[in-house]
Parts: sequence; C-alpha cells; structure tokens
Amino acid sequence: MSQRRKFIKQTLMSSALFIPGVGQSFAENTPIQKAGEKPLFLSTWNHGLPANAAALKKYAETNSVLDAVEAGVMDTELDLSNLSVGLQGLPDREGITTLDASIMTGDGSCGSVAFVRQVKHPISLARVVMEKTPHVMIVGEGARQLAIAEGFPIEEEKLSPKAEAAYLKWKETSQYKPVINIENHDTIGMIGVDANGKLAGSCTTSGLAYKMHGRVGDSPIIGAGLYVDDEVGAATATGLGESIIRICGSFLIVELMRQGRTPQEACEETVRRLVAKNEKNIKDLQAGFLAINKDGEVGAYAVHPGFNFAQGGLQGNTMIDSNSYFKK
Ligand code: SD4
Repeated sequence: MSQRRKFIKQTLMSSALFIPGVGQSFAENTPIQKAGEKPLFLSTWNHGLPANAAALKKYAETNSVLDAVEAGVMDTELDLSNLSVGLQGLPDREGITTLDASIMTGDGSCGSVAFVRQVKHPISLARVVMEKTPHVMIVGEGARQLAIAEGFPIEEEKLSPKAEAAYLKWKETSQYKPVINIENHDTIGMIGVDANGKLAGSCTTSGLAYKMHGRVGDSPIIGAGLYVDDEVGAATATGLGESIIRICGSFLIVELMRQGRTPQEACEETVRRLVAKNEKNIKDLQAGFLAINKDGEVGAYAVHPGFNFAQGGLQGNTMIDSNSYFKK
C-alpha cells in the first residue's frame, strides 16, 4: 500500500465521519487527524507540500507557529512555477502584477497588505503591518512605502517569462472573465496549530489573473481568506475571492466551529452558504476551504472537485484530495 493510501486509511479509521443531515455534500473520505496530534500544518494545493516542509523546519528551529506559517508561504512566494503567488504571478489586465497577503495569530493579532507592487514577500510585509503599526491593513503605494521604510528590497517591475507569455496570449482576446478554474487556482493559504494548541495562519496571492487594476480578493481580507482564533481554530480559503468575501468564508467556518461543528462540518456548511449566495456563476467558480481546530482536527471542502491540500505534522507531509459539493 502506498504511503498516501496508508495514511488516509489510518486517519479514516480514527475518525468519526457521519454527520446526520448533511446529505449529498457529505465528505466520506476527507481524513481528520486524531485530536492531540500536533503540531500540524495545512496548506492549499500542491505547493502546500514544500510550504509545509518549510513551516515544519521553521517550527522545529523557533517553536513559533507564527514564524512557521510565514516561512512556509515565503517558499511559495519564490516558486517560479507558480503563477498565482508572488511577483512571478499573472498580472492584472494592464499587465501589472499586484499582490495581496494576510497573516494572523489566535490572540486576534493580524496584518495584511493588498494591491502591492514590487515586493517579493508580501507575507512579511503583512507581518510588519501586524507587529509594527497600529493598523491591520495597508494597501497600494502606502504598502510599498512601508516596505521601503522597513528595508524590503524593491524589485524591478517586470513580468516573469511565463507570466508575460500568458499575458500576451490573453491580450489576443482580452476576454475579461473572472473565472477561477483548473488553470488559475494556486493561492496559498496555510493554517497551523502548535503543540500547545496555539494557532496562526497566512495567505498570499497575486490574485485573480487579468483582474481589473486595483481589484482586491479575499486573501488579504481578515475573515474572508483567513481567520484564526485560539479559543476555537483557524480557517483559510482559496478560489474566486468575490464569492468568499461575500460570505466572510473563513470567519464563518471559525464561528461554526465555535458553535460546536467539527472543522469538516464547518467547511461543508460554509460551502453550502457560498453556493447559495453565488448561484449566478456557481458552475464557473471554484472555491475551497481548509479548517483546523485547536485540538488538531482537520476539515476541507470545495465547491467543485479538484481541490487538494497538504497536511504536514507528526504523521508526515501528505497531499489529500478534498471532497466537494458538486461531484464529477
Ligand atoms: C483571489 N482567492 O484573489 C484569490 C485567488 C485564489 O487560488 O485563491 N486563487 O480571489
């Protein structure tokens, strides 16, 4: 049996999975790590695997879940193969790459930046907003100025070769269709819990490809793309930001967990809410959520099939396919 299958089987055996009344959207095979198995990190999509590895390494060095979730997604911000995170990401419709990021810890501390240009590590700039300013969110030129003041290198404004090729192709039709689908869904959201049940999360993206200049998605909006509360748990999101902002997706998951839902139940209920509030374009939009509670239990759910995530902790670092509301 492959390591992955073995892992899934083990975690399934240790999970109570039946949720009465949930109906067809119930996830039969999303594993839930046994309570107490901490630290644990969850990250969206395939690049979550190296990101989790970077987070676990940092955690081992510093014992800080905040340092870990920052270091984890910094790895993705530098990943040249990823066209949805970092300065190599696909640009907006004017051909300019603008970045969004947020970071949060379970005591309510949070910081975010949006519509930032020329900064390689927006997640670290979000952390500066959290730790060194009295504010939560700084955007655009103000964020760039903060980066300069804090000694961040300012990069040349130049598309990566892959992004440039894709942009030139897109310009042939310039079709403005805000669709998150198979080709365009690589934001990284990471949530982690430490050995003592303290939580932190991070989220970073270049946002929707060919967006209108100035468009901001869910990733830097606290409560939409990310929410963390040490009393309960944490959640993060990926997908079409407009659909996620509309329902305060990550906040909703944490609040549902506060009311007693498991992370899995909370993710499923939140996706149902998203589907109900986005009926018009639901066939074309993808959104996926990850949740973790302070005991280290896990949930994941998406609108359509195809969402996956990496789970890294004591049992290793493994890719897992999420279940979804709509089936294949
Ligand atoms: C956004 N949520 O800006 C981001 C995009 C994304 O995977 O998640 N892509 O809407």
